Amino acid sequence: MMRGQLITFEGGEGGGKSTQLPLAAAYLREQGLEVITTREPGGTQIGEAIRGVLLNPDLPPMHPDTELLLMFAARNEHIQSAILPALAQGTWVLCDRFTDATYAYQGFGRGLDQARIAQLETWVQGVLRPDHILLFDLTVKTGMQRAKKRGAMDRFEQESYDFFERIRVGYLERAKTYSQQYRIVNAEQALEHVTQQMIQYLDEFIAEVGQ
Ligand code: Z5A
Repeated sequence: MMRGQLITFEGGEGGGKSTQLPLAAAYLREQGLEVITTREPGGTQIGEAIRGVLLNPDLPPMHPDTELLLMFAARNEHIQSAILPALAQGTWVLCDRFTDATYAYQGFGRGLDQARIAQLETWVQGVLRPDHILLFDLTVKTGMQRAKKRGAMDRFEQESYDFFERIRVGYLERAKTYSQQYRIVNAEQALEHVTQQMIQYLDEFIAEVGQ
């Protein structure tokens, strides 16, 4: 049986990943593929409990290394109990954020050493990497305006403009370095245009597997 594909949805605040991900899943199912959708941090009962700690704005500030380790603890559970079994069955896995978010947020945002993140990535993931990364890119200004409209803000959403600017720069830098995996979606556009661009990329991914 052919292994499924791991497609991750990445980007800063308010880029529309969470809005677009179910549309991507529906489109791929229409093409006859088995698909599951999931998210990080989270995706399992244990991962969701860790997410609760990571996003809780009422807890005292957390050491950046603690934040990093919790992200990878949740990820380990997710990979072992959900992602790898699904991929092995030929199911496509659409994941709202994955390790590129760790490089962007904990690396570029919090200033943690990229090499340390890479060590954890190898330890927890072995050779597993996303087959494709969709980066929903937009200006920090637009993204923050959209996120604010949603009301109550979590621990990350309360960060400064500069924090999110570093994250955007980080993602774009990684998109250049890993241009084989990354596809940039212009998330500044109206919703339906964002969906159209995303679907063009999904068609490319399907075609690649068929080759
Ligand atoms: N995090 C981390 O630090 N390290 C890691 O390793 C991982 C995560 C995995 C939780 O992520 C936090 O964890 C995240 C990074 C950190 N914190 N932040 N910030 P999350 O995925 O649960 O939450 P999020 O990243 O904050 O998602 P988001 O703000 O919800 O963004 P989004 O998914 O890209 O946007 P959305 O919810 O689809 O849309 C936001 C609003 O904009 C909504 O009202 C939409 O209707 C609207 N929208 C969307 N697209 C458009 C367009 N095109 N036009 C107009 N309005 C739009």
